[in-house]
Amino acid sequence: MVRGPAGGVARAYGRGMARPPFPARSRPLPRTPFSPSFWRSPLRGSWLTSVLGFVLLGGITVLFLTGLLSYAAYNPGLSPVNDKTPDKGLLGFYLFSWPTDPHWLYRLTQGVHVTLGITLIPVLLAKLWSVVPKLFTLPPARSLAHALERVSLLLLVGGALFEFVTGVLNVQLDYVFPGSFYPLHFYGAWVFFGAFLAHAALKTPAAVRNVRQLRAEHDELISPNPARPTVSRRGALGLVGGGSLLLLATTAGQSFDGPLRGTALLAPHGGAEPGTGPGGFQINKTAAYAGVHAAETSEEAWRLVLAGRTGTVRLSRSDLLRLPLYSSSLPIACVEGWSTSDQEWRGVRLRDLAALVGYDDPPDVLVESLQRHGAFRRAALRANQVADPRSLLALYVNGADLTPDHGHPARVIVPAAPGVLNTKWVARMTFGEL
Ligand code: HEM
Ligand SMILES: Nc1nc2c(c(=O)[nH]1)N[C@H]1C(S)=C(S)[C@@H](COP(=O)(O)O)O[C@H]1N2
Ligand SMILES: [Mo]
Repeated sequence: MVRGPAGGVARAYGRGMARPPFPARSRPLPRTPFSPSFWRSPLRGSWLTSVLGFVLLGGITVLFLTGLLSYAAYNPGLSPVNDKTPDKGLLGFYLFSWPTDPHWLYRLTQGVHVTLGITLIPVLLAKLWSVVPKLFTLPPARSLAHALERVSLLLLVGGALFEFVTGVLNVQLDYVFPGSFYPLHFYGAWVFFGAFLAHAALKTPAAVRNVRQLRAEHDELISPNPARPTVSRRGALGLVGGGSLLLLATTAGQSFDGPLRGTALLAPHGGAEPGTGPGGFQINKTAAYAGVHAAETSEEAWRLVLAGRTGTVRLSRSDLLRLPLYSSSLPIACVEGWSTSDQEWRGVRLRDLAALVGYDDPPDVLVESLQRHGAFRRAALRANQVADPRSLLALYVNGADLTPDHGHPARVIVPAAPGVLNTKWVARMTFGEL
């Protein structure tokens, strides 16, 4: 029978037996997480923690910045349509009018945000693993300063886990816009990043010394009771890096069309397989899912209602086809991180529609779908987006009529905007006074 040293001792001096006084050296080691000797991995140490810290320093900074951009891209200023976040207050200080150039802007920023976030998961988990003994140190607080530091660590660790979990759930399940995910992830990001900045400021000097190994400091992360190593520190880093690369390789394909998309095993697959042909690119919500029926979209039934300064105009699809038509090459780029390459859209310029109801200088617009339920049935666009000559109410894509799933009879397409602003099955556009 194999018995560990502690088991043997426990067995030898069981209940009811007199315990001889141990000399301090050979006293059995306490086996709770609160004791440093509980943590036996010989890999733990400041070097590993610091290397992982530097990867996170760069990665999480980019994650935070692209996240802030993603928020700005929704036109949250056009509340309450696009954004139900109550009172952004100070946190909205940086908001600006999201530009329409370059036309692939959101495709890039959100592709980086989601892909990088997923790729950093193994690094985050490894970093937490590397410092886990410290989370259990007793006493919980030695002084007021120490208590404050531990509270900030709670916000750091809790914030990190919260942001990663809500982010992944949002991508993989059904994201709720502009419902609960959105303010939670936004407010959570500020809490997490505040704690992150404080932690980075406190630890970076030591982390620099640790990776250079300039001097061997007393290293509290080194186990006082190390087990035999089964992998080297560099081997462990290789494992973490390999895990990250695997996630990267199975995610990044969602930013491309063709065979590359097939490699995106971890990407959400939307409502339907897009198939081939002119409409053969990623579909988010299908017409069936949105409850949009052919009877409502036929030439006889469907009318586009434009409302503005000079009143209301109703147009059938053939009325629209008699207006000047233009083409724009633009992608769909979803908040979930996936995007398509440029598709060839053809339709009426949004600014020409604004002119039909009295605006030579295009104002903001509220776009409403004939879809009756669901979070994406309406969205607001800013004046700069309406004014861009590439912004269309598209009637065709890639040389053919829009397919039902891509928004037939008409859908909005705007350069550089998040997909959620590209309303499908448009029924009404209200210009000005949002
Ligand atoms: C998601 C981000 C991060 C999380 C959740 C995190 C978490 C932690 C925790 C809980 C500790 C133990 C604190 C203690 O009681 O001393 C720690 C220690 C440390 N962290 Fe981080 N950290 C993060 C990012 C960073 C960054 C960006 C750096 C700097 C480059 C860094 C460098 C360090 C260092 C040097 C230590 C001390 C290791 C030692 O005791 O020798 N961490 N981290
Ligand atoms: N009416 C309506 N429009 C909508 C949506 C929707 O669910 N309903 N989804 C939006 C989202 S989140 C995206 S990413 C794009 C996707 O367009 P696609 O399905 O043509 O690729 O449509 C947008 N327009
Ligand atoms: Mo989307």
